[in-house]
Amino acid sequence: MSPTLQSLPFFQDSYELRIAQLQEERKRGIKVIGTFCLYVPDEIIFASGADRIVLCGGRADTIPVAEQSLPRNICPLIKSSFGAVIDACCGGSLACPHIPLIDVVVAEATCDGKKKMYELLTDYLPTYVLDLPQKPGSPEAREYFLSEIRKFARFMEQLTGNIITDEALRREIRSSNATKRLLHRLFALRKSDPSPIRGSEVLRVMQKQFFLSPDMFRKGISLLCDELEHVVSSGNTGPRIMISGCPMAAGNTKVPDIIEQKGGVIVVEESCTGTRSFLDLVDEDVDPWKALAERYLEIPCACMTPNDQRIARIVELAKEYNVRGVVYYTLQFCHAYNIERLRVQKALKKEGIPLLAIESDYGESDTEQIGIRVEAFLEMIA
Ligand code: BJ8
Repeated sequence: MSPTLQSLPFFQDSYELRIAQLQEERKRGIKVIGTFCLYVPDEIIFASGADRIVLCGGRADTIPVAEQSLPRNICPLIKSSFGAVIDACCGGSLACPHIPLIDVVVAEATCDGKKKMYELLTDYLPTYVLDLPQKPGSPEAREYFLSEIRKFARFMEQLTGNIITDEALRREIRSSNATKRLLHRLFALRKSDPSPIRGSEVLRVMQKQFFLSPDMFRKGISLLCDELEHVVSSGNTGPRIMISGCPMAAGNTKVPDIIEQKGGVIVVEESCTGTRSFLDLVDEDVDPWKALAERYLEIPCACMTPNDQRIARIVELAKEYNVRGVVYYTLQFCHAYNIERLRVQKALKKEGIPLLAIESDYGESDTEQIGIRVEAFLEMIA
């Protein structure tokens, strides 16, 4: 157990504060954008004078309402996100007060389930879709994505009535890089053995990354890092674990909670609620548009092919954080991450690092069974 960290309530109490901030911004005519994915460049949204919050759902209670329109056998993140929107737009009772504050959703063409869900979403909220090349490694892909982000910038200019200057974009790139550098600092602290903070605590913090304003989030991370630098942890001494795979959106902490209950110590997450969101900075010294296109196409998401850089990064992280094993987490019906697991497993095996694959949804019915498998895995690697 890590000691009770004084800076964590800042994040726990931030929801209401953020809602009040968004309400106040809307009164001043500031547009609020809802997003679902790391591929949508925040820098462009902020440079246009708009604000943004992430809408990815990790709650189980918004799924039944989504299943009235969507098939049951698709990814729970898609169903949960969609359910929250339709519940809020149809006057439901599930309490998602941030959704009515959204002016426009900016979606992205990643997995099939999301793309098709976005088509249905347009019945509830105005939705703009940013297209993505699927083979990001080529110069043609970069050119195409550059044209897509410029098109998106024009859309934001029309929406807000503000011109996005290169200067404004550079300012937002620096701001976003500052957030990323703070997260580098936080994650570097987790390399200590024993780790000064539990993985489930870091996950709950990271789930706020794209919900809070950048200033609020940075303030919280700075406080947390300052505190962790002085923490002497006597706990967190079990086998060091890396989680890799699908994002864990706010409301979903099931698997990390189980791992920790069974004595594992999560020290790093290779996911969009972990390192994928911040490891790479945007180059501040070149043309800001090209720098953005380059950086965003480097996001190692399993929706891209081939995705060699993700495999290499997982091995690198496993060594850097000195992990004993990797828990590979797939949301049910997420074929991209599920299939990519085999390549990850083979690469880790070469390094002698074992992998436990867990596929799960947002329900509780598999909690016990996952617990048994995690326990056996931890015993094996202890
Ligand atoms: S950059 S991981 S946030 S697409 S919704 S792909 S879990 S089946 S969320 Fe994602 Fe952007 Fe990639 Fe990250 Fe699978 Fe579910 Fe699709 Fe998902």
